[in-house]
Amino acid sequence: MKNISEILENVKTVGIGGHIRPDGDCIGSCMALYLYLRKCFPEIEADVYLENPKPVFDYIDGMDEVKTEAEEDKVYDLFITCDVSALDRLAVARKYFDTAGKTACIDHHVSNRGFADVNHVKGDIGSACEVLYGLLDADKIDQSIAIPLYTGMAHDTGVFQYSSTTPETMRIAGELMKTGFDFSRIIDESFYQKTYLQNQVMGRVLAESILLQEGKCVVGYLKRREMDFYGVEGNDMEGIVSQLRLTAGVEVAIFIYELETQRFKVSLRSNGKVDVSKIAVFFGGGGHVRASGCDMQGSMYDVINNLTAEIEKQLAEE
Ligand SMILES: [Mn+2]
Repeated sequence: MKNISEILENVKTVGIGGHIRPDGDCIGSCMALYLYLRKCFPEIEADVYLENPKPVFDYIDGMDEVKTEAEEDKVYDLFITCDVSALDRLAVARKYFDTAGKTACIDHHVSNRGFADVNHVKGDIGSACEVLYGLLDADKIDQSIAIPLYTGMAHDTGVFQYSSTTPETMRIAGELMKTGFDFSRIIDESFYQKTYLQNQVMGRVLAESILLQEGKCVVGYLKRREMDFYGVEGNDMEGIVSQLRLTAGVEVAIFIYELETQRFKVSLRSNGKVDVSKIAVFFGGGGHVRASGCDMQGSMYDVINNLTAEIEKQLAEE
């Protein structure tokens, strides 16, 4: 596909959906596509489905129109997923995807095998927003559409810092910036800002983190009773694993928290030598070469041992 208009012929209704626990790139790509359709194809009736987007993204136009539940019985001519790596990751709108006349998938996950009729998947691009930008007419992108695109690009590149950031990424970000918006505020408030409590929890995890494999691997963890003590949930702990990754000498950072007794959510970050997407896929998860995640069962020590054994294998091959 070269342009989104290619799949819009004879289409009167479009549903758009993102993945479970939507992040900035997911919300940004879904909203940018929604706002673009609304502006450039006003004759098409479009709906956007997102699982409880966080209020920090309320600066994006149209957030008050997002549908968080698949209440109505509706059959769309076309259903488009954005930033969804596999069908079981699609949130809220699965029934609309299954019944739609035609489906399309716009994504950037290397693990995406192409689950829609039209699959536009670019595994080498840093964000779904950047992939989506390539499908839009640049001269039709106004500030309202540029803001969610910029948000997603900034979020999934760690504010234009990960290796997935290319000269083309920066060129596009520059084009978007020309529409004139407060980019430093967007980055601060949607990406870096934490509540006092979230900072306290990060401090605790860092203080108790352990170095393994001669300092090549750092592990941070939080048990259920500690999470309950602070009153935090999974989404309060974003950014912790990225901070752990910045430990000097470390190749892989692991952050683990307890979903329930003996069941853990695992986040992995690599500085490049280890492909953590392989490790996550091995344990039933997925993601990218330098950032991935999975759920694991057993004691905390089993989980850490199993993960570090896989890391060790890759470091030995290196
Ligand atoms: Mn993404």
